[in-house]
Amino acid sequence: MSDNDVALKPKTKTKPKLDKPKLYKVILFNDDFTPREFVIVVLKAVFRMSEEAGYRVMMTAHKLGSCVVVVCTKDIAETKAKEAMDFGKEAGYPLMFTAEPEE
Ligand code: TYC
Repeated sequence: MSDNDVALKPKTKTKPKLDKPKLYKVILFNDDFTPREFVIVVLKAVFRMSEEAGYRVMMTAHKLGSCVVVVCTKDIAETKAKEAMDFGKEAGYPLMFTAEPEE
């Protein structure tokens, strides 16, 4: 071995394997009372959606009964679902969001 050679040692340290955090879906549910435009306003304010994305999510919930809004960590999902429901409550609408673990 010359002075310039580098002795390559096999890596002995292994990174500890961290469990992936479980992901949660925020789900929007249809109701008969909340105005469509109000649902879009909430989706834009709480989930930072564009008008177009908000319209699509709102219409999907309107037609099918529910729609996944976002998938994220438990903390964020629960906070956003509550924030969005509070907007509805404040305005007197029964707007419903839940945070549910992904299978
Ligand atoms: N169904 C409501 C209406 O016709 C609109 C609406 C859409 C409400 C989606 C909630 O998650 C919802 N005014």
